[in-house]
Amino acid sequence: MPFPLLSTPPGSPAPGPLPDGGDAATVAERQDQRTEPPRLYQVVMLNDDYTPMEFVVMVLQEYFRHDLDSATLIMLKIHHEGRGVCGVYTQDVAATKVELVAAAAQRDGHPLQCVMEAA
Ligand code: TYC
Repeated sequence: MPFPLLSTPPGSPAPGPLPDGGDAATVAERQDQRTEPPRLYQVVMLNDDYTPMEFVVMVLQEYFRHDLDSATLIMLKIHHEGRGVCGVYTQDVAATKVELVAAAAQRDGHPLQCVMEAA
């Protein structure tokens, strides 16, 4: 938190009388203490013709913490509609998940891909 309103900033001299009879006390400007909420990104998984459905369901469970029913529904939505949202995260977390999915897919030889989009 910045220094509170109506006090001297840290490191400044203590308020007191000046030679001219003035006072050295300063009034800090009001600081906007509101912090913007972090921007959120959705991780979107893309359909392809080769990745096995079971692998997609496993990825949705392991990397996005969906249970089996939810993972299966999302996988089928992607299969039928071309894309689907796996989850919504802050920028760093979303980027990490995209990389982890790419690495897992590459390890198993599948073309599965995720992208991140501002939510
Ligand atoms: N279309 C794939 C198949 O028929 C399954 C699949 C679903 C692939 C979702 C990718 O993100 C995906 N084997």
